[in-house]
Amino acid sequence: MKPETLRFFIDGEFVAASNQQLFANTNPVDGSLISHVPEATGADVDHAVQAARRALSGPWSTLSADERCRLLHRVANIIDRRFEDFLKAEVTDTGKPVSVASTIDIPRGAANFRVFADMVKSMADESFHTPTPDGTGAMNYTVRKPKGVIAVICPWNLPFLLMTWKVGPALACGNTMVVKPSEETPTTATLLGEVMLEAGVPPGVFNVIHGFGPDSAGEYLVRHNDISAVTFTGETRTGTAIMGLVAEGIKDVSFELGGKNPAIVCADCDFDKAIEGTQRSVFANCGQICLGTERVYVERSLFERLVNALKERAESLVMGDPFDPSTSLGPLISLEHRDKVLHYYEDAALQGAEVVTGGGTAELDRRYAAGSWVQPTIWTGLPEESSVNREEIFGPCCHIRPFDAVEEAIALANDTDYGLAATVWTQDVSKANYVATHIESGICWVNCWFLRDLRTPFGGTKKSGIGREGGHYSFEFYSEIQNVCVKF
Ligand code: NAD
Ligand code: 6OD
Repeated sequence: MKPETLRFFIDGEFVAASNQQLFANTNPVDGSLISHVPEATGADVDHAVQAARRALSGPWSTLSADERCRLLHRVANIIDRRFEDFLKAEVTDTGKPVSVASTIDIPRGAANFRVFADMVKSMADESFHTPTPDGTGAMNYTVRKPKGVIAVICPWNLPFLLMTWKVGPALACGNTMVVKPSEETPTTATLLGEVMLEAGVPPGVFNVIHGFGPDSAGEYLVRHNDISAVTFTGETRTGTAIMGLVAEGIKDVSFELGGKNPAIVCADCDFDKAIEGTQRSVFANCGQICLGTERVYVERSLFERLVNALKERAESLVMGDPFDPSTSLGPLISLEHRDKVLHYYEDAALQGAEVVTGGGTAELDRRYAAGSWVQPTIWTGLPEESSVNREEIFGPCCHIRPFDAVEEAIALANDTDYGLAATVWTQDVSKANYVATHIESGICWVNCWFLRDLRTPFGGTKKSGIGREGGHYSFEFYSEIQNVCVKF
């Protein structure tokens, strides 16, 4: 099939790059060309931002919250109807198994429109009666307004899900936006433009541009003077760069960044459940998930059993065609990312790790020779200060270390620059609560992993982010609160 050429979605229309510049979107499974993608110039970004700014005072601004929410439900319904299109696009762009994308990425993406539409309608504003010296008093009340034009900058690991987690609440609050999906995964954002058009979302409210980060579409967008706020999910060092770029304009930021997440497995856990959960948290999405586990701390008496069981699980993962429902492990997103992960695999060996399993590229069928495949990998025996235990790898791998006391496990878990997610496995409720509340992370799961209610807060402490997304926490970011004080 001839690769198609994607376009931007600006002001309700699909348009080409002003300078006709294109880059290649390739399939990580076998390196084949999926599509040609336009790279936005500064002028293209300005075109999109101006459309979004105009739309702020157009028909969109006159819709009631109810009408806006009906539109969001329509968007979700169209995504449901076009489920197969979204699924095919996401699996092709990322190489993730269809079993994952069909149960998490796409349905959760549609849910992001429904949940935030339903929640925004029940948001209550505050009012205060204030005494005054003359005895008459005053009434203060708060009014929520859209923040303005939001720059939405997205990563490649759960492209549709993480994009809609921003777009859903931003629209629910009445904002307009310019979305820049990752250069690695441009397709589902483009499809969402088609959905917005069909749903009747007014032109300019939702815009999509494509391109890279530095000196390209991402940077032009976040620097733009007419952007009101930036919501970004991606690497911590990109967060640092964006923070510098927006400082001059004093723009608000919401950052969901990297993680180096610990799992603490206590001797009194339900072993089968702990293994099942830890397997998922280490290897799901080929380890390319911000809340995945890269450090496992296990009580000493269980160490050998857990290492062996996780090894067995890793070796039973099925690599191959992501559209085959029996495939459980896809490739990494790109050859560049594969080289980064392999660099850690080499580092681990050089630093004296015991390689329990894996440790290199994965040899598959010749069809996949140009793909970005690596072996699921487990190490033991590395010091905490090794790069493998300090830095986010974002691959299908983990290091396992024994501990003797739960306080020691907590100290090890917290000895990191990051603070996104943690998991604890124990059947002792008091211990679970003790560990959970002493771990420095935005979320701590007890006897489960990635069980996420979209209404709850999600985000990181330390270098894992700024702010929280989910439920009304998203609305705090996507609305500007004004106080009105009326003297009686
Ligand atoms: P990335 O930071 O490389 O890129 C993310 C996006 O930022 C892309 O669209 C990219 O083009 C853009 N970008 C890069 N430099 C930019 C700049 N200077 N200005 C503006 N935009 C710029 O991240 P990635 O590799 O796509 O995603 C993987 C990373 O994302 C991992 O570190 C992972 O932990 C993190 N992540 C975090 C969460 C979370 O919720 N905390 C969720 C998913 C992924
Ligand atoms: O779906 C979610 O709730 C969520 N927080 C996903 C995050 C994935 C990070 O890679």
